[in-house]
Amino acid sequence: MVRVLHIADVHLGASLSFLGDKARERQKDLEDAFVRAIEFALTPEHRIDLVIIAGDLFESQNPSHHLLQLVKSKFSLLHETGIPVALVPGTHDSYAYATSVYHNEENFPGVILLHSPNIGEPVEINIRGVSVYLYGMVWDRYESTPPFDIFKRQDKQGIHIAIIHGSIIEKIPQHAETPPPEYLPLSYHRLLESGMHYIALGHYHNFDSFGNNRIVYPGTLEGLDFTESGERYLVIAEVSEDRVNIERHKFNRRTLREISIDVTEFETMDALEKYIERLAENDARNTLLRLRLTGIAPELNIDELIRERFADRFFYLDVVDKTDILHSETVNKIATEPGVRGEFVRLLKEKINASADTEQKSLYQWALKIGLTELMKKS
Ligand SMILES: [Mn+2]
Repeated sequence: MVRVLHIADVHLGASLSFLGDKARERQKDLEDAFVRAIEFALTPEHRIDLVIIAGDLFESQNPSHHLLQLVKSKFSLLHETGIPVALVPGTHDSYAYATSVYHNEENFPGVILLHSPNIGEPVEINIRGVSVYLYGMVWDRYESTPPFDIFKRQDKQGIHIAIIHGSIIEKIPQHAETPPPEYLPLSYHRLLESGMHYIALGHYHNFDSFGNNRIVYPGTLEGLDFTESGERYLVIAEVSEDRVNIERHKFNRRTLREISIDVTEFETMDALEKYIERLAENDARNTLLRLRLTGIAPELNIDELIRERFADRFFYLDVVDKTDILHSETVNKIATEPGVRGEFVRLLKEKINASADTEQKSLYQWALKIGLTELMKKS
C-alpha cells in the first residue's frame, strides 16, 4: 500500500479580481493552502509516500518570481525528506507555451515532471520496497493522439498510477457544447479498463470519484468562485493492488456560500435583516457570501441596503438582485401618481411589457429600478 497526497488545481497566482480589494488576501489563502498541503506531507505521522500534483498548480504558464520561489522551496523540502513528487502541467499552466515554467526543470528540484504528449513508458520509483509506476501526459495539439483513455497498465509487479489533467466526458453537462480537444476528453468507463490502480485527475474543481475511488478529482483546496462553494478537501489515497481508500480532510480556511432568498417571505426589511444577521453569526469573517434575491422586495434598493448594512461583516458579500420590480407595491403606488416619478414608472412599465426580448426587458427593469431609486432620493 502507498499513501498518496493528491492535489490539483491550486491555481497559484489567480487574479480573483471579482473580490476587488480582498483579492490579494484571498490569493494569499491559495498560497497558504499549498504550503499547508506540503507541510501535511512533511509531517511524519501522516505517512505520506508520494505527492501528486495533477495540473493547474499555477494560474499561468509563467508565474511570478515570488510564487516560483515559494514552490521551489517547498519541493526542495520534500526532496530532502525523501518524499517524491510527481506533477503534470495543466491547462492554465500548459506545457505547450514556449514560455512555460515547466521547460526549466531547475525550478522543480527532485520533481518527476510528466509531460509526454501521450501515455507511454512509465517512470518507475521505489517506495518502501514496492515498485510504483507513474504514467502521465499533457495534451499537445500536434502530437497527442486520441482516444486518450485506451492506455493499459504494463505487465510489471507493483502499483500503477496515472496522472492526467482532463475531463471525464460523462460529467460534461448535457447543455454544454462538444468539448474542445484541449479539455483532453476521457471516459471513466474506458479508464477503468486500463488496469491502473489509481488515476489521479485534475481539471474539474469539485471533488468527485469513480470506480470505487480508482479515479479521483480532489477539487480545489480553496474555492476560486461560487461554483466551488462549500467544503474543500485535502485528499489522501491509500492505493493497493486490490483497493483504494480515500481520506478527505476539510481543508479550506474560507468558504464560499451561495444562498437564494425569496424576499416575499419577509414582511419588512427588518425581518430580512434579522435573517441575514443569523447567517452572519456563523463565521462571517471567513465567509464569501453571495445572496441571490428573488420575489417581491419590501424596498426598491434592497441590494444596496443589504450591502450597506452587511458588507463589513463578511469577508466578501455579493448581492444579486433578481427581485420582481413590476409587482412591487411601492412601484405600483408611484405609477398612479401625477408628476415626473409617476410618468417615469408608467413609461418604463409600458416598455417592459411591450418588449419581447428578455435582455431588453431586464435592461428596462434595471433602468426602472435605478431611475426610480434616484428620483425617490430627490423627493
Ligand atoms: Mn483548474
